[in-house]
Amino acid sequence: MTCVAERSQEQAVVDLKARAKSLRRHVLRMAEVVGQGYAGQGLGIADLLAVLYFHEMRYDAVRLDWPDRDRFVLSIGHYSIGLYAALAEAGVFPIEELDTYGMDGSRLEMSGSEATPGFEMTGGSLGHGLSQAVGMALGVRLDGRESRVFNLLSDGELQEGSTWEAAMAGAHYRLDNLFAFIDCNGQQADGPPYKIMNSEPVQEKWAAFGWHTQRVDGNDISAILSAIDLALEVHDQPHAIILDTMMGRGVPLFEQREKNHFIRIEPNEWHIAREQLEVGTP
Ligand SMILES: Cc1ncc(C[n+]2csc(CCOP(=O)(O)OP(=O)(O)O)c2C)c(N)n1
Repeated sequence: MTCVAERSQEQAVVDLKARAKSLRRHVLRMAEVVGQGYAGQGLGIADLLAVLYFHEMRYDAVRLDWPDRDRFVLSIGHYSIGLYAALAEAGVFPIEELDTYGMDGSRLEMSGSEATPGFEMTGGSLGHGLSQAVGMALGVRLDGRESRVFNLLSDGELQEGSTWEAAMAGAHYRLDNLFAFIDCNGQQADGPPYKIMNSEPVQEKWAAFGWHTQRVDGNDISAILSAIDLALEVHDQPHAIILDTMMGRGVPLFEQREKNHFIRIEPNEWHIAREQLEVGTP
């Protein structure tokens, strides 16, 4: 027999899986309309974004500057495609606007910026997000607010020295309202990080910098929820949640590509991707 709390948790997972799939549909459509884009990243991170935007984060889609909001800080501007999908579903801007992704004059640039409603920072220049997140986490604490700050980084971004200065500061100031999610998809622009500049062992590095750390399957919604719940119990330390994800998750055509940092396929191939997403997991 399952108790009410378990059932409601199970229902939350079911709902969030449906939400993640919906985000993936938007990601594919955005890339298909413009013919290219960072679809692999958007598909890979959809589970985290579903959990944050439709379960964990406190924000007001109408009053985006609500001072007590939780902040989502996207260091990795090229992952914006996923955030656009989440923000549109959250009602921050119309779903139809997603069809302008990456086009001249659009607010939805391929590498996202503060010009887009719901973006806390311009993130294309890698390595600056965690510093800003540390500043925000310190700022809201000094203001006496309950807000949390969630920063999404990538494994390639760990090669930026400024990330580690910020990591040191986060631990020094004991920012337990700061959460760094590190998307370890095993790829960067020119190949796998271990061949370019090895960022492993990622978890041990964050722990050495004084962070509370966990490493989970970033495409498993239950695992993400549990990791956040556990982190919320830990005080006086910032939290690093390392996510092992698969680029292109849900679309085998993309999952199996050797290099999918930037996806450009033939116009007649997009329907294959769409069909695969509908029949595939999750
Ligand atoms: C400071 C800086 N250096 C280089 C780049 C160019 N660049 C854009 S994305 C990227 C790859 C970063 O690695 P990662 O985010 O892990 O790649 P992905 O998982 O998206 O393939 C690079 C080097 C940049 N945007 N900013």
